[in-house]
Amino acid sequence: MLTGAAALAAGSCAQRTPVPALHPNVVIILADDLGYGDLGCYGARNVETPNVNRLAEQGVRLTQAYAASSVSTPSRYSLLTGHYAWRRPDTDIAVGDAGMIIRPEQYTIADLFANEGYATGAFGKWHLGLGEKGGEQDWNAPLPCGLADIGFQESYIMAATGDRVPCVFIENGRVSQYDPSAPIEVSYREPFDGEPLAKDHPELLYNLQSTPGIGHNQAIVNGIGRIGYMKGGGKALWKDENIADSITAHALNFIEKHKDEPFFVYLATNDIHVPRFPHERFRGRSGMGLRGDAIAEFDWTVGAVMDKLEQLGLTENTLLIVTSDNGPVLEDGYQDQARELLNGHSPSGTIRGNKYGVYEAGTRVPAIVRWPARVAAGSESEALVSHIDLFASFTRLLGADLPRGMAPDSRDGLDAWLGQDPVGRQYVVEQANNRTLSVRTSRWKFVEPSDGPEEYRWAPGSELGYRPYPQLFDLVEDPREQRNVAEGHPDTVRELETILATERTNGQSSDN
Ligand code: NG6
Ligand code: CA
Repeated sequence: MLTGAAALAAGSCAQRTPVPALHPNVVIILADDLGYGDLGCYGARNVETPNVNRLAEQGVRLTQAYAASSVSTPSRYSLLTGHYAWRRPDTDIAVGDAGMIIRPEQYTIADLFANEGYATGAFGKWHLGLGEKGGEQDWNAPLPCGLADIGFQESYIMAATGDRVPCVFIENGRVSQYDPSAPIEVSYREPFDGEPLAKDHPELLYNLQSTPGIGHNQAIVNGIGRIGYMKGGGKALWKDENIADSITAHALNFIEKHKDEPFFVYLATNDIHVPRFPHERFRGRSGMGLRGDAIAEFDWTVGAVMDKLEQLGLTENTLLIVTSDNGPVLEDGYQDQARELLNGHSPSGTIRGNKYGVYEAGTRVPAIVRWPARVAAGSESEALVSHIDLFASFTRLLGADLPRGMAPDSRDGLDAWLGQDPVGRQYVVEQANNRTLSVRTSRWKFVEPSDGPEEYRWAPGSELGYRPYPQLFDLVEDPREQRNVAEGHPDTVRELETILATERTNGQSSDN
């Protein structure tokens, strides 16, 4: 098979244009906490990911692709708005009853597609708030402010994360399968009378035990402790083992329903976030316990989307991206033996770091792009790309215009995302959980000084990398970020500090 430039030179693009090439369907499958080394095609051991591997064989595998942050809410906010989350104070990891973080007046990536005549749908983990105001939603009625206000015509989502209440799906702005016999109450402030809490009743945690003494010990749903308090829900409560099936089924229905018009799908899986509790049919698939089996379940979702596209004859003109919101973590609040069962597997691959932290694996994520009409099959690219640029890249793809001041941080990187520009960005800005910013160029990675703990108690063994002094790594000589060479390279430190300072100042005029 021809790869890269060879395939393009062979003129494959020119020969196949029966489809409107500038209006492909676009599907983003965004994994949760899937590490740089967690897929077979990125070197994973002990878990097979045949579907994602096949996708890579049919598209481009990017090896230097970045999420905007090493945690979910800011990462997703940035991807969907093209606005760096750190420009706003209210974009850190959201509680389950946060109000809508993306405001209706913001122009989102979904608005872009909708304005271009696409059908737009969001499925899976949301974690960007719902309703007008945090803590005051009435979960028993249609929510007054939701995804329909920011461009998603259809949605079937988890309000926040698997480990946060409310543990129900929200379908087009209201609780799916609502059970009137069990009205829903949610609080992140105080427990409800008569509702047993995980911290007092470990015997009720029949599916997973929380790590003692941390946040996942409040409401109990489906035999699993959660963050936050909740009452009611009845038949609407999800069963963790069915979440992947449920999300995937809704996404596939949407694709089927809109097969005759262009569509944009944002499919954000619950896998492989905690609580990891994959369906029985994936149990034992990885030999790494629940975390590995959740990777197998993620791979199944990807395969199901690929099969659906194929069955509908849509493979050729669908741009399908598989990537992750942030890097990997092992234990993250539940006793699922993620570390003990690794058996030689490295979730971060050959690079350093993890979710939450400043090092590379916090934000450098797997990213595979398949679009047979345009992207060379089986290619690889080292171009520097960031999720922040998907917005402007799609804008160019569609030949659309961005309203003034919208997606202010997004730059057109379409050619790099499609594997046709081998260089990509000059630098990428990365945000850690405590808002420390880093910047990396083709050679250097600079981490600004910050205060913070060595590790979080609930994620033992993960490295945060917060230091009160500047850190500089030469990624060419030292790809694993082992030697801080800041002292020996004051000019480089200054140059990279200036990039961050300029980025910060730029934002002051374009904040939205
Ligand atoms: C942390 C949670 C962690 C996880 C994370 C969000 C505690 C003690 N820890 O606050 O378990 O839920 O938030 O993960 O509550 S993320 O991938 O959605 O960013
Ligand atoms: Ca995440």
